[in-house]
Amino acid sequence: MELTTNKNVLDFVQKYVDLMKPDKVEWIDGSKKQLNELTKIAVSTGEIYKCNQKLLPGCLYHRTAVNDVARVEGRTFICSREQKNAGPTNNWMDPKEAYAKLDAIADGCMKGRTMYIIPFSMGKIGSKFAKYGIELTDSIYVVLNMAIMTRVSAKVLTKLGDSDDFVRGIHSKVKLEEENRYICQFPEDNTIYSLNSGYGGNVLLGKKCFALRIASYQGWKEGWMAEHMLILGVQKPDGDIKYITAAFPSACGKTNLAMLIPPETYTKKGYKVFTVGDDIAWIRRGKGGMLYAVNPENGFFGVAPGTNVKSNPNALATTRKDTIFTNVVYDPKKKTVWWEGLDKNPPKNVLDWKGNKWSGGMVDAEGKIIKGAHPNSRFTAPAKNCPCLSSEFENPKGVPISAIIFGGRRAKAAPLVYEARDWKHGVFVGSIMASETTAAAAGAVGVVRHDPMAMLPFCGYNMADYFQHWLDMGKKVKNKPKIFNVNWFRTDDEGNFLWPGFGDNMRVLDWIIRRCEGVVDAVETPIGYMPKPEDINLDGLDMSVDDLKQILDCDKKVWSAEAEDIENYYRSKFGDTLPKELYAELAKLKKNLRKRA
Ligand code: SAT
Ligand code: MN
Repeated sequence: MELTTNKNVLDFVQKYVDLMKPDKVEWIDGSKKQLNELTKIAVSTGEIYKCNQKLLPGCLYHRTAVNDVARVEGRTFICSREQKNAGPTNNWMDPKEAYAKLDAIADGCMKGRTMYIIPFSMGKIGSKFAKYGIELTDSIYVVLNMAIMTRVSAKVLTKLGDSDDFVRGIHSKVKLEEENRYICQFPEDNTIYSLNSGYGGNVLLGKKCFALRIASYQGWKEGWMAEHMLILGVQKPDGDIKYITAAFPSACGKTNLAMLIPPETYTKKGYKVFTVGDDIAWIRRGKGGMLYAVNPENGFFGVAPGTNVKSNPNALATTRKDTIFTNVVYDPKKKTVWWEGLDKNPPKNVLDWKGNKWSGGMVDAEGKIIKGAHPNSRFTAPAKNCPCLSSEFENPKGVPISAIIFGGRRAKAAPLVYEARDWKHGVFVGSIMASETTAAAAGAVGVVRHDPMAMLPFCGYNMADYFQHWLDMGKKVKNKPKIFNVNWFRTDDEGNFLWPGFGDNMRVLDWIIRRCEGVVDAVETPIGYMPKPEDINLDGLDMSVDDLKQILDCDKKVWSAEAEDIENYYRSKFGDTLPKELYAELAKLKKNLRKRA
């Protein structure tokens, strides 16, 4: 039964029913009953497996097609009317051409299938931050994931009323053909069109496609920001909570940082960390001349491998019920799941992420270990399961931000932490972010690439305009957050990590908070303010101040080369379109390096 009389919604649905020709159409109201019925159908067709309901109540297991395991950046397009509005970092397709191409692929693609119509909200329904969407899909897996990751409810349609202000999401698996896979965003039409994939980031259209690509464009037009950032709160012993947002590229530990458990030296004193979000922050100006952030999502789509009781006990606890596991190891007898790094006892005689027989310790012809879980295998878990979820998670006004952190995966160059001198310099620091690529996107892993603000794959408009938008926001906000850069991933010459990371990152957050409060000094270096090594609390850590000095350095040679590389990147990618302020910051960096050489 139709859940609305909104003509804009009905016309949109009808247009794609006519094109895709599903046998059946079903409106999703998000009720438990409906989701259970859909689960039953998906289990009966083998699309989904039910996990052991005693050990993992409400949990499900799914494998994607082998050729469909990550976001496909090469096949992701920003279809703005003018090419210059997609900018030099996005693939662009003319919207007319894109609609024609995708319509041809989608013609009749749902014959023999059901089209599900999912009304969903990004952000708390009815709140000022919230934005609504309707996703059409032929995948029950997508329906079930969207019901965890977003707020799926008939209430969305009630709130929407007769309005046209909703994002149109169109998805079909079609035939899962790689050569016909397209993830197209049409920012001026509030539309996303995704064909031939069944993998998370390509098909859960509320996530990267809407909450980042479309929303970043909306934010630019409407004076707010959509960022690839986690949001966390650090409660100090006096009860005051400081909120921090942090941008890292995919699979660089955002979920781990967001759910961090502080080391004993902090818990003893009463410090606590609360999670508001692990991937996306929508940021607006608010009371007291500050920036406020909400997490528009309702769940976590986290990387499974490496998640364990030690690395992230909160994430693991979050996944023990009502969670969907994708592309991990499945034990068909016990109906349990496993992934590399979960524990030291990989199961025997089970199925790997491709559905092949697999046993822990299996090696290939060259003697290399065959992994059971795909490196980008994921859990989709409800936020409300998270033991450290912030009480502010649903606060419609968001949380006030004291600090913004940028961070990448860099074996060399970037120190453990440094602070930008001011907002403008902070925007520069974000714009020069670079990181080694991970398995979260299809392509080579471990190659250093520029990834400004961790938004390279997610900025829905011209990145030069995006930089300008950041600069402009700074001009409008009186009590701006301080901006920092961190790097947990420095290695020695043998490739060993020099910083323990995980919970111990609290020691860096502590310094950051004290800087925000103005209660600790810093050393001025050519790249910004750095901690005095003795100001990082090393209590309980097997690390000396001398060890720490190794990762709190600013090597002039390395940074001079870095400055050259930034100059090349700026000039070759953006040329004259880059805001002048950023060229000025680069000139300042070069001058600082010369001065202190
Ligand atoms: O696949 S997603 O884009 O949803 C996750 C990620 O790559 O960050
Ligand atoms: Mn992400």
